[in-house]
Amino acid sequence: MDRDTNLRTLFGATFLIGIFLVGCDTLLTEAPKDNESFDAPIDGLTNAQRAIFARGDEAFGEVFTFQTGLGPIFNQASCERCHVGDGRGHPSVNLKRFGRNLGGGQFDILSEYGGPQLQERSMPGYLAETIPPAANAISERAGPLVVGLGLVEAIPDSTILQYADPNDVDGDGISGRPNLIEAPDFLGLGTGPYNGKYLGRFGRKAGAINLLHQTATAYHQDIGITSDYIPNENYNPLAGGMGGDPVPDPEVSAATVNDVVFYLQTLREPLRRNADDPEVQRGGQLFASTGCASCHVPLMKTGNHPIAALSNRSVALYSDMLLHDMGPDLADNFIEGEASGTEWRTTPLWGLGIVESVLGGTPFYLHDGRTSDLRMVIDMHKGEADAARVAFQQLLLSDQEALIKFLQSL
Ligand code: HEC
Ligand code: HEC
Ligand SMILES: [Ca+2]
Ligand SMILES: [Ca+2]
Ligand SMILES: [Ca+2]
Repeated sequence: MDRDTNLRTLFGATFLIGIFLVGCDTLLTEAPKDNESFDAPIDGLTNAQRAIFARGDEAFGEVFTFQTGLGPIFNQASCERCHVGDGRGHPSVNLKRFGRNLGGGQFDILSEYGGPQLQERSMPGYLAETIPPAANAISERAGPLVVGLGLVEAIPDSTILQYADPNDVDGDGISGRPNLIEAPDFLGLGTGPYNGKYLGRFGRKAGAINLLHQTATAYHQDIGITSDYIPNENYNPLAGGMGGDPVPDPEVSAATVNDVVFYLQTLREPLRRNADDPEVQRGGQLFASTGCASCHVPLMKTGNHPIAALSNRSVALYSDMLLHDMGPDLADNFIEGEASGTEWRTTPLWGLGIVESVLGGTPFYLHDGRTSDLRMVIDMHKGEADAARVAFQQLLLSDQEALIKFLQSL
């Protein structure tokens, strides 16, 4: 792309997001209520911790430019652009991963073409990436909600692993399994407890071990920002010997990355609305009796944590944090760690009822934000979720409505 096209794309995207935000502002006649927004810190932080939260908040919103290190290749210019209002990304900013599924569990990330992540934008004068013809797996992903994740990180492995049933020993058709991930050196974790690996928790296929893993990688892959953790620029290999951007590496310090991690750790979880409504409560019982709660586990508990506010807390995330085969409709054919081309991590359902409030009025669900309709979401639950889908579809219409009302109260 030439410079002008690049700038047009950049400003085009900025303008688009601008519309969402403005649209949102004009719709709201008063400030959003406490339980209708995402960006508050968790209760119980010290003043010093609130100061780190504020620094991390600012870094999360920082819009990088070519003068401050953006690129040479990148997807978007800030974290916030794909996680609007700490909520989720609009499908217009989805990112794509690609590779070649060779069958039999073998996968080629096509690194010679810049795989697995497509950076479709670049600095002026540099070559952006395109998906090579050799790719037969393209995984399009929308940014998930980023609140409450400190609580998710603080759940002990053993709590999550107790829900795993890889061989479906209990015969309920549901065989959740963990994604086990080798720790990159920059995490300083060394060899992990599970065949040398660690439990993956973050990302649509649970490919990231912790929030530092996710954050340092996001700076590097999504924004083209080097850090003390990942100090070498990400190039398009097809661009040959082209140099980097004009900013010396690392472009952000470990301290900045750590502030963002702290911010993510201490962003408060979504609060429920209408939990006492009798129809919502009936919907909650149906959620359990149709089998949704077998994967969307309503409640877990954190263990001890260096941040006191995260210790020994209930976490109403509505997920088992495990991988499930969801059948053909949702398959992407993309293998990530031990996750197959049909497997996805159970999406936490907290915050589901306020998705639209951060996306300018229209909600977008599923890993690629492909639908705004919760019934469609359930329709596409196949594979291990087939029985739950059928059970939902066999409910009386009024019961289906109660269940959906329950989802919207989360
Ligand atoms: C181009 C859009 C984009 C940008 C920019 C971006 N993200 Fe994301 N983010 C995503 C997508 C898509 C995922 C899901 C990734 C996956 O499935 O592996 C994600 C996942 C996450 C998660 C895990 C959430 C969960 O529930 O597992 C966190 C935390 C996160 N991003 C933080 C950040 C931070 C911090 C930055 C800035 C340094 C950032 N993101 C920049 C799109 C983006
Ligand atoms: C076998 C495990 C399993 C069962 C059972 C299950 N789900 Fe899911 N659910 C998932 C997974 C995995 C995803 C992520 C799929 C994706 O994004 O492609 C998901 C996604 C969702 C989403 C989208 C969330 C979002 O933010 O995009 C909703 C809503 C949902 N499920 C509701 C339900 C309901 C209601 C039921 C019961 C009728 C149910 N699920 C049963 C595993 C399950
Ligand atoms: Ca850079
Ligand atoms: Ca790439
Ligand atoms: Ca640089």
